[in-house]
Amino acid sequence: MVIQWFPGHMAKATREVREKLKLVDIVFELVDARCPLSSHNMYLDEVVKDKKKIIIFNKIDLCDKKETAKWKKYFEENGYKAVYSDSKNSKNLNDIINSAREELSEKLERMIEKGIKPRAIRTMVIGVPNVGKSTFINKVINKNVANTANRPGVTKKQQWLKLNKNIELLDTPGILMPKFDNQEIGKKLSLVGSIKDDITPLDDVSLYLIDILKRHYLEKLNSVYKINVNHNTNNLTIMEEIAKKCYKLIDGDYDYDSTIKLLIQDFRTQKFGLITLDNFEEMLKNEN
Ligand SMILES: Nc1nc2c(ncn2[C@@H]2O[C@H](COP(=O)(O)OP(=O)(O)O)[C@@H](O)[C@H]2O)c(=O)[nH]1
Ligand SMILES: [Mg+2]
Repeated sequence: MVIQWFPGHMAKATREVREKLKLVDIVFELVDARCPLSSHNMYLDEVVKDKKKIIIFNKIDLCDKKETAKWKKYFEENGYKAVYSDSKNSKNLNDIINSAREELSEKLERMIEKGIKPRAIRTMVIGVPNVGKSTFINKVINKNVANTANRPGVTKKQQWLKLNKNIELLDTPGILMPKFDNQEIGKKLSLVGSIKDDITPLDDVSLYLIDILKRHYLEKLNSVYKINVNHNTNNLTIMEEIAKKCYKLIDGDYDYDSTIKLLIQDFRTQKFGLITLDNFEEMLKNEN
């Protein structure tokens, strides 16, 4: 079954983001550190050719650091500035702001040379749903905006938040769903909560999770469910092993529905520990 991952309203949102992007000098693109390539918007590069970008690997606290570090290097080798972030615990946020300043130092110098009074740098946060955009913005504001008093009655269409005297941040993030035809990307985005469960075939997604765990995190898979499968065990067989351990039979058959939900829930609550879904060697091999 081919799933349509890109609903119509996303096309509209994407257009709106493109309009807003025209207003900024530098873009903070948040990607999920557990699937940095799958959650990165490849089309953004076409949209914001002339703008600087910082790729923020958010939720770094949840990923397999060793695997994700390969992706950071990969992005850097492809000309991006890349930084880690754990927005939930407010880590690295000032580093990110400093990086933005560094990235734009040339532009500022050019303005000064031309005799233009340098204005504050304008930035905007974009990324797929659930990647942590709102959390990131809120934490950055708490850290950096001295006075964010509510002013009732002020219609705020577009608010620029002053992060320091040199940098302003657009207060509303841009939700940008990558348009893709790769089913595996869709399944990973579903696992990290970027695609709503009600439009997702969760049976496929959970079998795909089993497949990833089997290939790259086999010990964790076995220990969480107290099963004993190996790299060659069929994914459906693994699901049935888990069903056998965790649920009673229903009319003599495995309780697939509960097992599917359990697997996805266990991934989202870090039962398997720190996992990176985008395996570096495997994805690059597929690309070539
Ligand atoms: N563990 C972890 N959770 C995060 C991080 N950043 C955001 N979250 C959580 O991810 C979920 C989605 O965050 P939100 O800011 O609403 O994402 P948005 O849809 O991109 O605006 C929330 O439950 C956040 O608490 C992070 O760096 N680490
Ligand atoms: Mg949000």
